[in-house]
Amino acid sequence: MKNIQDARLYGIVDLGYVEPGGVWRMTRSLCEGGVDVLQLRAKKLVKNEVERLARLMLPVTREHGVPLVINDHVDVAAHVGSEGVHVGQDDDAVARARAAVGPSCFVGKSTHSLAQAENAQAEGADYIGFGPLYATGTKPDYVPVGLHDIAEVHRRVWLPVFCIGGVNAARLDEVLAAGAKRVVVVSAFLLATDVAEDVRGLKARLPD
Ligand code: 3NM
Repeated sequence: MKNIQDARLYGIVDLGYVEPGGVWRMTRSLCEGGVDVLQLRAKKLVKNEVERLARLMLPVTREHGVPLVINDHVDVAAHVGSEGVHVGQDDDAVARARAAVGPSCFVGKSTHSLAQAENAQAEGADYIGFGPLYATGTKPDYVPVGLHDIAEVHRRVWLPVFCIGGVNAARLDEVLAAGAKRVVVVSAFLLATDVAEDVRGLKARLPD
C-alpha cells in the first residue's frame, strides 16, 4: 500500500461527474493510470450509498496499492476500513475524525488560506489540501486563493500539501513553478476521453 507521504498525484471520484454505475470503471481507470491516492466524494448521496460505493472501490484500489480516502463520512471510513478520511473546515474536525477511525487511518483536511493550513497542522492532520488555486465548477462557491501562497504554505507546513482546484494539464507547469509538489486533479480526469492515459501523462510530469 502506498504511503500518503510519498503521494504526488491525488485523484477524486466525485459523484458530481460520475454516475454511481460508473464508479467501479472510473476507479479502475484512475488506478491504472497511476494516481497515488484516491478519494470518494459524494456530497449528495446518502450514507448507505457512500458506503456501498466505498466497498465497490476498495478491492480495486487495494489491488493497485492505492489508499482510498472517504470524504466527510468518518463513520463510513471506520466501517469499511478505508486507509484515509478527508474532512472540511470545521474546528475540531480532525480530532473527531481521528476518534472515529482510529490510528491506522490517516486524516486529511481542506484548507483555503495560510492560516487555515497552519491550524490544520496544529490540529494534527496527516496532510492538507490547499486551494482552490483557480475558480472551479467542482467547488463553485469558493474564492480562488491563486498561486502566490503556494511557496509560503510549503515553508510553514511540513505535512504533505496537495494543491487543488482547477488543476489540469495546461496549468500544471505554472502550478509546479509556483512551488507545488503534489496536486489533486478532479474534473480534468473525470471528463477525459481516455482517463488512464491522461493520468499517466500528467503523472509523468510531476517531480519525484
Ligand atoms: N476542494 P477540480 S477545490 C474538491 O479548495 C475540491 O478545498 C477544493 O476539482 C478546495 O480539479 C475542489 O475539478 C475541486 O477543480 C477540485
